[in-house]
Amino acid sequence: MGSLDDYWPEPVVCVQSLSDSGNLSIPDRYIKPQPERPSLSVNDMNIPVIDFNGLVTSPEATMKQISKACREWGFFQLVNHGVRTDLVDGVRETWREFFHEPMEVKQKYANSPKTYEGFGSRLGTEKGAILDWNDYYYLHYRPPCNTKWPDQPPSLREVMEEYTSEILRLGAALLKVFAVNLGLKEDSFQSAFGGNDFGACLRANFYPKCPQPDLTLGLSSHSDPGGMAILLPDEQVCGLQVRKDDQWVTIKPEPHAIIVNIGDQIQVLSNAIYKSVEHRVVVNPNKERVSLAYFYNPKSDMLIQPISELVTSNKPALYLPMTFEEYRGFIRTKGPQDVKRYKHQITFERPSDKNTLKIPSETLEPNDVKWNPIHNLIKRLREDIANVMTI
Ligand SMILES: O=C(O)CCC(=O)C(=O)O
Repeated sequence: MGSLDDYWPEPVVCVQSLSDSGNLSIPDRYIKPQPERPSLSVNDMNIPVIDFNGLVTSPEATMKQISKACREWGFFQLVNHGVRTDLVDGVRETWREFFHEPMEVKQKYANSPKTYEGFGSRLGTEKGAILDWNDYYYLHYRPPCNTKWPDQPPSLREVMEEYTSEILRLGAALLKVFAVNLGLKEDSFQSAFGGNDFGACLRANFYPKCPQPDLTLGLSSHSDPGGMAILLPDEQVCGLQVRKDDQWVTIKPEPHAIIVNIGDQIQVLSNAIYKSVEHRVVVNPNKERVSLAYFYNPKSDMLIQPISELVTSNKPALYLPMTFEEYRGFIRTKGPQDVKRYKHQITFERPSDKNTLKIPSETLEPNDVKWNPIHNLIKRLREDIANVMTI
């Protein structure tokens, strides 16, 4: 696998500064190829909305709703999730303030592709890549580390610490629900994530106003590499779209809702019963947008593979064991577009000898039920790993 670099391949341009320049056209390197450009979503579908308090008032029905959402959508909105509404509003606005700080303040935290931690404006290190219309701040939180907190605005750290403990509480509860819904012991996912050593990191996303939103994307189509994402959307500005069959569905956030989506590692652990679904962000000519994506992840060196109870002779293991670190390294090098680029080469392989990594051979049609970007990603990863290992 390519090593993670200390430096970006080209000078990084802050998207906010492009937006502030008043130019009516965007630079070429933000213009997506025609098939990737956003289309208006003409359907009035929405992802399932689940009242989390229903786990107390009508547990069976609520568990079923969550199970259906994880299997059919890979996405749902939670209302009555127990995180205080003033806290969710406050944390979003605090990050908005950060993104409006002068450039010299933000540049103090400029990130590198090695860890991504800090302020950045590009994902992936491929020279000449088409970029997304997005600035972000990436923050590592767990396992305990020297978190790179911005010192402006001064309240940011305090409000984030409180928000984080609420989100991690919610994440732990959801993992139990996911496990029980699959007939597993309630701590199955948490143990597979490394128990108390699980990982957590945040990407605060800032999508500045864009003069040509029909030509670009705020975030290219991708599935999340980690365990699960717990996303605080911008209730005032829609932008997140989820792929459902052949359509893009624009999420209409409920007031104070938190959006949950299954990531690639839970898809692997559940042997593809739960789906890690492609999503993307479209931008807006008149309004900026802020979102906070918390990623609840396995510990980096945990070997992730389908949980044994979910592997049967009728449904053999669909994935080879791989550590989360190996998997994430690939995404960090290639950027989110890569998932999409390789989607027509889908591999489906079973583990044979755990010390053997095989070059994938089988290709499925894109409309096969097993079609999913994660299969491509694993194929590409295996090819990269095969280059550096004796197989
Ligand atoms: O901004 C959003 O609504 C989605 C963000 C997202 O998908 C991500 O940060 O991975």
